[in-house]
Amino acid sequence: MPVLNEEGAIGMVLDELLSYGYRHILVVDGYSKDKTVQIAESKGVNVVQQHGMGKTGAIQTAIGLVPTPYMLVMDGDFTYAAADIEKFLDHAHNYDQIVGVRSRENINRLHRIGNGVISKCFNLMFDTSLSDVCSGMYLLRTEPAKELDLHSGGFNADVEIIAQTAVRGEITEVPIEYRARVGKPKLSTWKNGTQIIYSVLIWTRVYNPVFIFSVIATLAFIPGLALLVWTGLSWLLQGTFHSGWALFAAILLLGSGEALTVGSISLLIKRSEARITKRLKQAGASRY
Ligand SMILES: Nc1nc2c(ncn2[C@@H]2O[C@H](COP(=O)(O)OP(=O)(O)OP(=O)(O)O)[C@@H](O)[C@H]2O)c(=O)[nH]1
Ligand SMILES: [Mg+2]
Repeated sequence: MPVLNEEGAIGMVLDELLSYGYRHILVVDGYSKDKTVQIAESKGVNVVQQHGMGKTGAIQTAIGLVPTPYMLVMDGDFTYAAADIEKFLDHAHNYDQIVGVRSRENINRLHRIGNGVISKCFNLMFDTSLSDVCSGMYLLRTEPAKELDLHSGGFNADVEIIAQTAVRGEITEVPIEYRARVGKPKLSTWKNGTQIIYSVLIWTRVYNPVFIFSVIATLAFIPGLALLVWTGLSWLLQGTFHSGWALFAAILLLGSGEALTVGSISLLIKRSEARITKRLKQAGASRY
């Protein structure tokens, strides 16, 4: 549980978890200036100070310390309910990540639209059909989580983790309740929203290059072809040769061809990567 200045909420969150019988709780503090750490320690749970920056640093710290085969990440602001944890555990053995899809009533309209746009962009780029990629409650299988290579400073940790799991492993979702937050938000709507969209684009280049190169190929091919047809027709029908435009059309078509070639090579590499990962997984499974 990543926490930063959550003195108003942390006690309630931990009491609720403990009342449901969850004992292996790791609170990762981001150097809170209020009483968060004292309150958490008074509940008898493990509390550590994070290394690295922001929520990403907190999650990386947790991944390095968790001894159990699964780990559930949840915010410490009382928005997530302990009663929902069982839904994750029911499917834990089949997936590398299970994302909690938040009920909408306590998400304000602007965030709802923003989350929708981010999730749609994400699905398009990563060929997934996820409903809430910004959710702060999700279960990870610890072993593959240790292989995650998180780069996003600050707040994009949740989306970056989904991006990497979507490419390398199995991912699913379950519906969960989302309550009104206790205490002050750390998130700035516009700054974080645009940052996440930008990050999704960057990660697509790294994790799903086939998509990016296909888009570049299509974007260059359509105007290139249109210009070529137009210059060809005006040369044939009117006898005027627009050499500049013809050259531009040729450049666009060549660029498109190149993007298509690079895209196909990335596709081949991605497929072999998937095959190798699958074989390694099977080999790993048969050892036990
Ligand atoms: N350890 C640590 N925890 C953080 C840091 N920043 C935020 N958190 C915690 O991460 C969780 C998510 O932060 P929130 O402020 O709730 O952000 P959010 O859930 O995206 O946004 P709202 O709940 O809508 O305000 C909370 O438990 C925060 O206390 C940080 O730098 N370090
Ligand atoms: Mg929150």
